[in-house]
Amino acid sequence: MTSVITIERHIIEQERRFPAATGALSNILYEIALAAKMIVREVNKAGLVDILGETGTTNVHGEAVRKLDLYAHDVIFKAVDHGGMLCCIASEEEEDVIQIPSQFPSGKYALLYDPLDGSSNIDVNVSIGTIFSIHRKISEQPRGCLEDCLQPGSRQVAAGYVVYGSSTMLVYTTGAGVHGFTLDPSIGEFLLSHEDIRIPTPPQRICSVNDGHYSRWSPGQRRLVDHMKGIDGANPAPFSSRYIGSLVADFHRTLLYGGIFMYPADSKSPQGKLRLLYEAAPLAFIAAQAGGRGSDGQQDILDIQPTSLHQRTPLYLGSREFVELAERFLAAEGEPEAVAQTS
Ligand code: P6P
Repeated sequence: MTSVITIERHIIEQERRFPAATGALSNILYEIALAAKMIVREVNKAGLVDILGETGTTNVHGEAVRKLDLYAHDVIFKAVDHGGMLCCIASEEEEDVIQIPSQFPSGKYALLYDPLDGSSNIDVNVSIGTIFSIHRKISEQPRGCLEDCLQPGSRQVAAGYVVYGSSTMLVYTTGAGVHGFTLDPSIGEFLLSHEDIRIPTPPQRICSVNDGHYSRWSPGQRRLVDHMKGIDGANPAPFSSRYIGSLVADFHRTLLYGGIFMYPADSKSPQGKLRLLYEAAPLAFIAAQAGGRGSDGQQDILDIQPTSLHQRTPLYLGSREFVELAERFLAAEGEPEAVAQTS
């Protein structure tokens, strides 16, 4: 019988590679895995109970909040708030940094998360996801603060996501490769199914972008997508187009097949739509650990120094050669041919 490696065992074995590890980071990852099992139970029956539809409230960004959003936010918070691992928490659903309740000890890590990304897809049974990012506490404050959250992605100690799809997968990195676990509902365990994920080379030529926004794009962005689609006549192998409209699902496919996911800046959203701290940075960390790259179109996502908790960023994620191609098109003022030969 092949050895069954649960996520708990894998986390312990990863921790043993760091002699100075105290187990706090491992505990956070355990708790997130537990929270994911509780969330998937509700996601999988969302069509059956009155947990669909909107709460009638909006989140800090004025977006209609689905009941599952709030449930996922609460489940994750309650899973991690008492263990003494965290100094503070930030969530897409909360305007400000959330303090650890005073009755619990403060710890040495900050957790930032998007509890249920893509929630607008819940009602139509499209895959959705949870995304998380973990930083070390750096402030002098006793119990953590905004400074502990506003760190560049290069300083993340761990990052991961859960994709609630045809199966439920948890994918994480602590900087020692990217590892994927598939939930076996019959035993309620996440089992190692994708060890040391690497974005394939050569990658599948998949372009993932909402080209319904074409009219709002910059000339460089338009030239890039025209090139990828073969419209400019300079690309001997036009890309396939795949766009689910759910970041975690589009990224997960890009991680396993290769290609590029893009959410560009445009005339309506000059900083793009996606969030730096708890969407772009964790996924860029995972992409980099898998041999790929995350960029805002000019620079590596991991190098951006955040200035606010919910700031947005243009986002290009996936196979390194395609993200670099995008950067060249966005920078180039010349003819597409000048950069097309490398694609
Ligand atoms: P658009 C879902 O609402 C989301 O936040 C991401 O999951 C997804 O990548 C993006 O927005 C889709 O946005 O403008 O293409 O509908």
